[in-house]
Amino acid sequence: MNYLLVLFLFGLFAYLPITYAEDYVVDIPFGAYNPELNTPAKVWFDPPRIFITVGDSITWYNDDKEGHTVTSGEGSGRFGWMSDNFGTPDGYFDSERFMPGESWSFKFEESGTFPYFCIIHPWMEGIVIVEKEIPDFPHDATGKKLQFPLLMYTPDRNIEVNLSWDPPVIKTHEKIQFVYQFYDPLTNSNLAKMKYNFIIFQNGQEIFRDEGLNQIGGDYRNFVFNDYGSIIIRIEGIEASSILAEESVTVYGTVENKSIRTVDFTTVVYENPEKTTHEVYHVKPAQRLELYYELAIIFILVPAVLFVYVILWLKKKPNIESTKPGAVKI
Ligand SMILES: [Cu+2]
Repeated sequence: MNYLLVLFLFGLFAYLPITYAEDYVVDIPFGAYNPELNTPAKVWFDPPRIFITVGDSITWYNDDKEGHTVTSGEGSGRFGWMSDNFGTPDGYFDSERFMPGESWSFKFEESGTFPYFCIIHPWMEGIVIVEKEIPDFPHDATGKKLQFPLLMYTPDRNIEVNLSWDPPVIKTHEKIQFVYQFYDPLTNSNLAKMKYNFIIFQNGQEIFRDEGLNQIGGDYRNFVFNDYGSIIIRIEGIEASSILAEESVTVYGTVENKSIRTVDFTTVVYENPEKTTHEVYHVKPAQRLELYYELAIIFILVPAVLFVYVILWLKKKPNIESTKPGAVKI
């Protein structure tokens, strides 16, 4: 009985995404009141730019010698206030004035980029970037939890496609490996020698297309996403030499498949909170498994041929020497 209870609890915890709301601190340093270049404050708000997640809070501490506000909106910039720009509040949050030694907190319930400033000293500018909460489990584009490997049949139910990816939660600027395999659902055997297209769509646009020629039943693609948003992983026009489409027709003497075997998988790419500096990442087209096989052939075949050649050459060498006219051995 206890055993079952433990199992039940374990299962329950495995399905509950456990998240922790955090409280961050932003300091208003001594000298923030002073817009001059020789002010002791290196920044107006420390850190001036902070990345948090939806549900997190920030507490601003006033360590300066004057009262300040934390007010959402655009500040004036360092010198804007000289030309009568005193900043523009946008009404999302406003601490009102809090004095040296005091603090003010705000909880961020929505994602987005929120610039803020001090109404009294509009050169004092900061920014809060609130990231969406990233779940710790893979899910499809509708939010339904996924279990790897994902399984899907082609519309004619002649081919089963398995797909998984690693890491299971996809974030931008991180290498993702998509691994897939083809099966014959009748025999449950791995299908090889196939043709298909591997396509990725993101936010309604095709962002990657690669022709697949699968020799060994499975393959993989590596991909780095630059943008966040929902994606479709499509394996299109699957052709297997061992399984012909039921409705094949002869057009100009060649057999063409009438029904295009295509499967779609969906999921979501999250913005990577650790890499939001917009570094330049290159999308690397995938290496194929079969390439390894080709390389293996080169690595085995080339040395083997060289080895045989050297053996033959060594065997031949004494013959050449012995038949050399005038060659005398002492
Ligand atoms: Cu201020």
